[in-house]
Amino acid sequence: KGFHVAVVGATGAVGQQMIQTLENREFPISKLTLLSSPRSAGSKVLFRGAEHTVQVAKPESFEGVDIALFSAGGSVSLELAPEAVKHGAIVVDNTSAFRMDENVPLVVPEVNEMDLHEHKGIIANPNCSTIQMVVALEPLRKQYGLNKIIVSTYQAVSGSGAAAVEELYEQTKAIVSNENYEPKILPVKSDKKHYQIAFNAIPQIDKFQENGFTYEEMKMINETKKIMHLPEIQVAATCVRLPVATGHSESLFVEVDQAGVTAQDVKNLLENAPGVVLQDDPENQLYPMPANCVGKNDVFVGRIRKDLDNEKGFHMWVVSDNLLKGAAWNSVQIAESLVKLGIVK
Ligand code: 11C
Repeated sequence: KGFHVAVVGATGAVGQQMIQTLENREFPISKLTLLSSPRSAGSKVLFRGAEHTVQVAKPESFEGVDIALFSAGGSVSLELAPEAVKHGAIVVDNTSAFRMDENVPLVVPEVNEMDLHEHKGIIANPNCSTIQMVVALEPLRKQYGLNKIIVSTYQAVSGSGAAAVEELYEQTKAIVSNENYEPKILPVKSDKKHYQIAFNAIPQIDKFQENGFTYEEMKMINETKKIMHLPEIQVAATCVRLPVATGHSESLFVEVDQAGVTAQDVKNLLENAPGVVLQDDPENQLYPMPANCVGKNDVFVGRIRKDLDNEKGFHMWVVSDNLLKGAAWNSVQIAESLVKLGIVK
């Protein structure tokens, strides 16, 4: 048996990865409907060797759809996800539109797959930088409890979309050729100023809130509490954009709740954790790097050390492909869980 699956935002950076991931995973599909804005409609996309034409997304597009994967921006999700649900589809939404809605489960299957049972039509896929962090930390939460997380991110430009990647390439070429290139997109297209990303590091992802944190930082804070069911945990984030095309990196400081845990205990735990690949051998200079993680579904963890002053503190380095586990793969994985749990039949 197969399902009628729709991908909304089929021509975007994440949408394309969703289609590829559905194909790679051999997801049981009887019909695939590809949808987009009027601007991208008409494009042709290959799926399992057959050409599909992308159509304009409208409320009627969801007739007969079982599962709709949305990644076309928050305003499209706000308008069309409820329409898809009215037509009987289960929506997996990759935007921030519904993430903090208490009626919407926010799911990373390695962490809170069972929350899927609470869905009322829409399931939210978390922010990329949150997903890879909670996959690495859930085994510690389960085994030792967690008190505190301090995270600094080193995020790739593809998180800002395909046009931002183009800006990085063009700007890099211009700078090495001694030509002028006016930044137009990063750090945030809709903000007042734009800065050079090539050969730079920008400590702004998304706009600033009144509390001094950016929206990206607040996503990491609020989404972590919701996914891990830890409203009381202390979380602080500093999110930084780097001139890397794909693959977010994160430096984490975590404080567990239990005393007497060693770095080796944490390594043993993560070596066997779902969705995690441990790459931690300093003697042989083995640690995760974005260039080695692109195209892979896993979350890579290394540089695990015990803090020198805090008996319950640990440091680690976490890297993952932001377009896959951070977006497309986590969404398809949620769809696989819906099938496995019998939630979609
Ligand atoms: C970035 N994390 O790297 C963002 C992209 O809420 O799904 C994902 C935004 C989101 O710029």
